[in-house]
Amino acid sequence: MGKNIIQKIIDSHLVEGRPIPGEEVGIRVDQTLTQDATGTAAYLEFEAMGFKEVETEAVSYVDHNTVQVGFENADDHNYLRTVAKRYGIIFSRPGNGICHQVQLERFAKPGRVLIGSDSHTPTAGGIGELAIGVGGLDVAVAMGGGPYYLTYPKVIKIELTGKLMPWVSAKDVVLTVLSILHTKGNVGYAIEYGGEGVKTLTVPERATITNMGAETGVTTSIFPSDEMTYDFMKKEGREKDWVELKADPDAQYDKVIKINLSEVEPMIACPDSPGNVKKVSEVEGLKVDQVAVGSCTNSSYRDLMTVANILKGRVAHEDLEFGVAPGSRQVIEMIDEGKGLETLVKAGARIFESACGFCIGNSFAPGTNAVSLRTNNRNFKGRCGTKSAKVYLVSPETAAAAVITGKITDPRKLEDMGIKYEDVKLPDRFILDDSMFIFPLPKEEREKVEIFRGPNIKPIPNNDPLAETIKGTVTIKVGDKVTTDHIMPAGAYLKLRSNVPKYATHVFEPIDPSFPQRALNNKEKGIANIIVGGESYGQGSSREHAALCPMYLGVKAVVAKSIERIHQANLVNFGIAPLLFENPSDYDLIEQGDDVEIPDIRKAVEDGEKEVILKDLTKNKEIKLKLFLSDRQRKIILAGGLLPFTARGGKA
Ligand code: MIC
Ligand code: SF4
Repeated sequence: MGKNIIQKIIDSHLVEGRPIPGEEVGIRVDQTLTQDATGTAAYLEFEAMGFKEVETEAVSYVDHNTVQVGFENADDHNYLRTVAKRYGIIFSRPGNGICHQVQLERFAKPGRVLIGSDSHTPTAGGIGELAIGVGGLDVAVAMGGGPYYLTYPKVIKIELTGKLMPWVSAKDVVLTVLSILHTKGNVGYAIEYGGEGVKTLTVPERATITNMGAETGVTTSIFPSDEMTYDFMKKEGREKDWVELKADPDAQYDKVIKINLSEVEPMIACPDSPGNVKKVSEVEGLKVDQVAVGSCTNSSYRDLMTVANILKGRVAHEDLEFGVAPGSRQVIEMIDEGKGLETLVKAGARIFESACGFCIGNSFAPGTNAVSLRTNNRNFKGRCGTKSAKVYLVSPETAAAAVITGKITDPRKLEDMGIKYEDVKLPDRFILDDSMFIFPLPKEEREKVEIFRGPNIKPIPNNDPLAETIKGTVTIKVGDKVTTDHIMPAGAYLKLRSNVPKYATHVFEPIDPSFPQRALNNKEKGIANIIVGGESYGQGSSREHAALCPMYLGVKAVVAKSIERIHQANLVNFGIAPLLFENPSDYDLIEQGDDVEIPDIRKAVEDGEKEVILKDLTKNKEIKLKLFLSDRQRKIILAGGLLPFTARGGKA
C-alpha cells in the first residue's frame, strides 16, 4: 500500500514502536529549535541531564522577549548565547528575526524531522519538513540524542484545487481550514496538503498555512516538496538540501477535505478564539482602533510588500494606530531594497523590532475596549495585554484595507477606491546575510566557554515520585478551551521564564489570581492540588511552564474532559497525572473545594491499568477516570517526571 508524505517521513525516522495510528512511536530528530522564552528552561534541563554536546542541528533563537525592561531579559540572552557556544548550538542573535520565519529561510529541509519548543514550529511544514511543536524538555532530550516520542498520527488530506483570487491570500485559506476543523477535536491527526492548487502557492504562503494549522490542535501540517520548494530554496542558496517529496498515488488518508482556492473569500477570526471564523463581509464596518502586521504567520517579504503596495501614497487613518513587525532581518533588508519599508514609514507605520512583540502581548497592547486587527494567529482573551480589547485575526490585505478606511473592510472593495491589486512575486534574488548567527566553535574551544548565569536564573525544580494515593482538593475548576495563556500568562511576565518560583506566582492569574497562594498553602499542609478542566484543556502554546509552575505549586493531577497534545506531554514530563473523565458529564458532579482522593494510583500506573477511581469525599461520589498513558509515559510519571527519570538512567 502506498504512503502519504507524513508516513514516509515518520517511517524513515522510526527508532521505536510500530507505525500504527494511535500507537506511540519514537523517531530520530534531525533538527531542533528553541526560542528565548522556552529556551532558558530547555537548556537548564539539557545541562541538568548531563549531556555534553548536541546531537541535532540545533538553533537557539532570541525573538520572544526583547523588550529588556530590567536586567532579566538581557541576562537570559547572555545565558542563551554562552550556553549555545558551550554546546555547539547555532545562536540567532536578537534582531535576527522570529524563529519560524528564520528557520524557514535558512535551515528548514524537506523530508527531515524538526522539533521545536514552540507550538508554531510546523511553519517549516511549508517547505516539506515534518516539524512539530513540543515542550522544552522534549527538545532537550532530542538535543542530547534521544528520540522524540509521539502518537503515530491519523492523516487528514486537504485537497486544494483552483487558484486564489485577487485580494485573497494564504491566511484566508488557513482561516477557512479553521472554520471547518475548529480548535478542538483534532488531537491525534496531522494535516497533509495536496492537489493541483498546491502548485499555485509559494513556500512563504504554504508556511502561513502550516503555521496556523497549530490552532486546530493537529500534530503538524505539511506540504509536498516540489518545484516551488526548489525555487524558494535556490533563492535562499540552499538548493543542495532540496529533495522531492510527494505522496504515493495510492496513499491512504483518514479524512479528505476539499477546498477550491478560487472560492476562498477574505476571512476573519473574531474574538476570542482563532476558531471563531467568519467572512470579512459579515463583520464589515466595525470601527478599528489598532492594526498590527507581523508575527510568525504573516511577516514575510510577500506579506509586507503586499501591505506596502496597498498603502502606497496614503497615510494610516487618523483614528487608529498602525504597527509593523517584520519577520526577519532578511525581510527588512528585502523590503528596504524593494522600497516597501519607505512606503510603510510614509504610511505612518510604527516599525517594530523583528520579533514576536505584540503577538505575545509584551508591547503594543491596545487601549481599553479597543478593536485590534492583527495578522497573527491567536486572539485569546487578554493575550494582547489588554483584557477588554477585542482582537480579530486577518490577512495582510484585510489589515491594510482597515489602515486606510479605519474600519473592517473587505479588501476587494479597495478596487472601488481606485487601488489596484498587485500580486507580489518573490524577487529573483534574496539577500543572504548570516552575519547575525553565531555558528558553533571548533569542539576543542567549546569547553573553555564560561556559561553566564544572571541572578534571575534559578534551577529547574523537581517533582516527587508518584504517591501511592493522591489525597487532595480540587483547588480550581475551569471551563472549556482553557489555554496555556490562561494557565501561565506570558506578556509582561516573560522575563520570569527562568525563575520558576517567581513565575509560579502568576499561575491562572487571568482566571483566579488567588490560585497560587491557595495552592502553596495546601502544598505546605501536604494536601495535593488537583485541577479540574473541561474540553481541550491546555490548548495553544507549547510552554512547559504551564505544567512546570503548577507542579512547583504542588499540583499532582489534572482531571479534564480532554487535554491537548503538547500540554498532555508537558504534564507527563513534569510528573503531573493527566486524567480524563470516562463520562464527560461527571465534570458537573465535582466542584472547586471538594476533597478528593485517587486511591492506589501508583499501583494502577504500574500495572498498566487504563482506569482509576476518583473519590469525591465531599460529595460522597465515585467517578471513573481514564488513564491514557503509553508504557514509557507510565514510567516517567512514576519517577515524578522526565528529569528524575532520565537522571535515574530511565528507571521508574
Ligand atoms: C505563543 O505563541 O504562545 C508562544 C509564546 O510562541 C508559545 C511559546 C511560549 O510560550 O514561549 C508557543 O506558541 O508555544
Ligand atoms: Fe512569536 Fe507569536 Fe509566533 Fe508565538 S505565535 S512564535 S509569540 S510570533
